[in-house]
Amino acid sequence: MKSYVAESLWSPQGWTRDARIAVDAGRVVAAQGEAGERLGRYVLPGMPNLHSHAFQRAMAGLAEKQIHPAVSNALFPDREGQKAAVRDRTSQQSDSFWTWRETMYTFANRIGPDDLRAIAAQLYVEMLKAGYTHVCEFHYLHHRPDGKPYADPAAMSLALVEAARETGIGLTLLPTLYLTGGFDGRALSERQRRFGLDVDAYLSLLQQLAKMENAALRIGVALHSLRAVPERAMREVLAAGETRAMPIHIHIAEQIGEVQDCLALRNARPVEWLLDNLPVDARWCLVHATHMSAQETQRLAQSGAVAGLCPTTEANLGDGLFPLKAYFDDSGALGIGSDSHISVSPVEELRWLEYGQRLATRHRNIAVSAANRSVGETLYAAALRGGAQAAGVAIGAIEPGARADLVVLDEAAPQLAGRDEASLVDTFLFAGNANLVRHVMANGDWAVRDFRHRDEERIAARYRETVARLASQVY
Ligand code: NGQ
Ligand code: ZN
Repeated sequence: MKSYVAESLWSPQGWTRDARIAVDAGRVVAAQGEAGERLGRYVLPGMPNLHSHAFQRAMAGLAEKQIHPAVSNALFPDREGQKAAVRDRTSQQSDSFWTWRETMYTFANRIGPDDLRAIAAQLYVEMLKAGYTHVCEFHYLHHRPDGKPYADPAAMSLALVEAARETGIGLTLLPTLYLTGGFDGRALSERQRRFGLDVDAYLSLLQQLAKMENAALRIGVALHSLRAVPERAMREVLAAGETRAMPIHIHIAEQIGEVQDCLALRNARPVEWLLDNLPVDARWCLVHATHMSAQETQRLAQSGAVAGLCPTTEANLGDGLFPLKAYFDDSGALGIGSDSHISVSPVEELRWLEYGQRLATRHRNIAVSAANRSVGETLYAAALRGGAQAAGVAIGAIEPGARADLVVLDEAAPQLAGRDEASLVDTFLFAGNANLVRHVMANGDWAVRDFRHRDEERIAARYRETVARLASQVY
């Protein structure tokens, strides 16, 4: 057992002075005996990242040039995306989520298991250094690009497991069921072939991975979207014994085009359809619950499910704004994810979650509650709780029984001059751009000390070599 002392330990209930933190076998335990090593002035729980497609980290920044509409027609044979883009009038003349997706598919099809491991490890180092101590991987690159399984059908999943293990970040791996290319049940396009698994293959992948579960690895279910998984397959997976206690994630209502498709083919909006037809409860995480009516917003809040919000990716992809205020007023659960990894920082996700609302409403200090008038504390607390719930792991709090995941902020940073406990979390989230995360413990081990990950040089070197090769093949 190791014993630590935090001069000030933050929890959603407030600050504790001279808090003792005892860690044994990766968990926080009741403190006894001698006070231990002093950790620093400000200690917070590590943040769960509830939505990641790790491979997309390597293409961040490569889809920020306009594609001429004439070129995009020739370049993008996937008509589903084109049609949806045209229906969504805001993107008729220009790039959209759907054109980004084609670029992403080109990139995705170059990536093999070793590449994925190299990219994910670099990403996880960056996450840890930014204060994320756990990540939920929504993983759908299952097969070889031509759609044939690898010798071990779990090869790509295992690449993610290895990357998490070598960096020390906690992982909820969500192998993703992906069957169809649209709401009408069409077959996968050529570029989507490697995503496809039938229900039996999917369940055996889950079974194989579930045997590996440990304190740092949880397995859960992901249904890619209503577009990609027919209702019957959803029901089969949810009825299978092996999924019964697992977290369940789904992409739900990110784009107007998919809301329109869902209305046209199912006579209901996506969140409405899901709530009407499946037993949505606290095990569920609805990623990009962006486009909801007032009624859907209220019903989702009441369901106990987590809204998985990815503000920097949602901004980057031109998705739209989540109805934060109404959802908060109904005590809805939420968490944050870095999704496409255009940004890897809980500070930036939470900041933009609030800023989107300020820009749209022309008011300030939106994410507050009667119990807490600090935006920073309200958002940090909400994302800890919702992120832990979506991950299906005892994280997000520094208390006996929880996994020992924590961050120590740099109390000497000029940004924190003249600040104290009352203004600390607001300053952390809203002031400046220097990273204040100095030390990071994940699963009881120090992954980051003095701003450096214990293995960052080796992991970055491997990443550079990998991405130089991949990017030169694509662009
Ligand atoms: C994904 N990403 O699965 O990587 C998706 C794009 C899709 C986001 N939705 C593909 N941000 O939704 O079909
Ligand atoms: Zn996603």
